[in-house]
Amino acid sequence: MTFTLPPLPYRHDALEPYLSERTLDFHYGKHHQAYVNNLNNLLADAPDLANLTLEEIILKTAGSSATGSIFNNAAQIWNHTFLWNSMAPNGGGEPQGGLATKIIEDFGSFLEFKNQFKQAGVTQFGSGWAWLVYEKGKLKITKTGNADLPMIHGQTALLTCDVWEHAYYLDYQNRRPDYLEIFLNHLVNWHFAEENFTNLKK
Ligand code: MN3
Repeated sequence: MTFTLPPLPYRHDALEPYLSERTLDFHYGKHHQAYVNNLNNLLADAPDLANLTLEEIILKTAGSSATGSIFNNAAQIWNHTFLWNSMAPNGGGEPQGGLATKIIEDFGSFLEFKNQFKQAGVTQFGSGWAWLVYEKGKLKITKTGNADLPMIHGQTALLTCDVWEHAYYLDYQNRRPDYLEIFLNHLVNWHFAEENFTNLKK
């Protein structure tokens, strides 16, 4: 199977002034595209993986150094597609419905959720991701390094924020805490997270 770059769910300038068109041009148009190109090139030499879906490739290649490059590129395709949907123009605010109730149940308050999510992103050393995940009946905040992602840890991702420098450096330079604050206040797409929560097999 040949993979293609999934369409961005909004225009490259749709997240301004919080994330610039230039950031989206590079992050989506160059970085995400490169993961797609790399994976297609690597799969040309891996016929045993040729007919698998992206998720199947990720699960099958996880944890093996022999397939590390395939895993990294496949997981980064998945992570970035999930990231674009985790943000929206006019994002921010608070979740509604069952997810809102569950956040209060598992974190105590929405503010506590925000603090913990921001803290996870700020304290991820080097490149990686902050996540809201569902595992064994509970919501959790996690952080992962490089291309690592919840699905290989028995968790279901509900929401993510990319804390690789390429995600924010053009707009925020070294100010990762400011970027995470803006992400939570103005970019996060709660409708997407609510949909993921509703679709869980609880
Ligand atoms: Mn990225």
